Amino acid sequence: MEYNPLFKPGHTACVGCGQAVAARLVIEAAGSNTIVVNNTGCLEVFSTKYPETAWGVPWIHSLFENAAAVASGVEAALIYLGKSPPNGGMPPITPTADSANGGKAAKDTINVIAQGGDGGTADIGLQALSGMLERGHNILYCCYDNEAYENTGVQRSGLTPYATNTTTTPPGTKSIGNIRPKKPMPEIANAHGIAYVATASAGFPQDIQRKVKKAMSIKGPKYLQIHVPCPLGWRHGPELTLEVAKLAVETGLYPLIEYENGKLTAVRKIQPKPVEEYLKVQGRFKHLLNNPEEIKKIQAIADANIEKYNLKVKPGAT
Ligand SMILES: Cc1ncc(C[n+]2csc(CCOP(=O)(O)OP(=O)(O)O)c2C)c(N)n1
Ligand SMILES: [Mg+2]
Repeated sequence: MEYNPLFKPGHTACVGCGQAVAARLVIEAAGSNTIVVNNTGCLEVFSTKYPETAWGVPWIHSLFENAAAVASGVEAALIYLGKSPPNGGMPPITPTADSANGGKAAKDTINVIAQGGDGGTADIGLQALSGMLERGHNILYCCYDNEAYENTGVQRSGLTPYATNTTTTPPGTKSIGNIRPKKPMPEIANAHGIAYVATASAGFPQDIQRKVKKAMSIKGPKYLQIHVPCPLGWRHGPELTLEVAKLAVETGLYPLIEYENGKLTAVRKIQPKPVEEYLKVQGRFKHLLNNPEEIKKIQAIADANIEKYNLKVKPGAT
């Protein structure tokens, strides 16, 4: 049988890249009937080195800030062609989507995925993303959250966690690293009143695919944020990528949650591990290891998540 994956090997991601793992899982779950709009960042760079591409589906590169805007245009064109259900959020175009499709519901629909890194999503692309969510486009937006601008040399983004060592937040005698907390992007997306918002992790591959399939079954805008370790920027061994991702979830620092129509409907329960287990395997947190005060603050962030999302397994439960 011909081997024809939708995300092909031979790309130039670093060894152990969590984003490469997650991107492959996402497109496999979405299927071949999908158009991908990818903004600037590591994923775009390592998967489409001219004249080659790793993508086995139609794929378009947008600018750093506008994957959601370009995807909105792709979706509008698909509605016009009768390849996507009219989205109900946008005013009809002329000729209307219904008339272009003979007044019938769209058949043979094509999925649209917009995707980018945390910087492209939570910082520079937030305006375009907010517009996409608010206008009701039938698009899954995937944010691959490696918690920094990795492609340009590990600069801090709005999704960089508290106390992280990045090249723009170096720790020293007067600094413990990044002084700001992580931007609550799932809650920001959820505040748009959309049907589906979820977080996922490279450490839980089946869970990523389940969430993508679920998102694809729901009409309207969907937001999925996937935690993807970056061995280069996080400074851990490439063989530890999935382990590090799992520890983020198991400590409560990266809760896996699902919102449906504004309500928290599911969480991955954990038997919380101390945050130190997650911090100590990464060079980006090395400066904290002899600093119990700072570790306490990070434990408090995990504890607040555990409380807020009710993450803790009940005693006796398995
Ligand atoms: C308008 C604009 N500003 C800056 C850049 C330079 N740039 C390219 S990729 C990138 C970082 C991407 O970070 P992120 O979105 O987190 O993706 P990652 O590379 O970490 O996967 C930057 C700053 C650009 N291409 N366009
Ligand atoms: Mg990034």
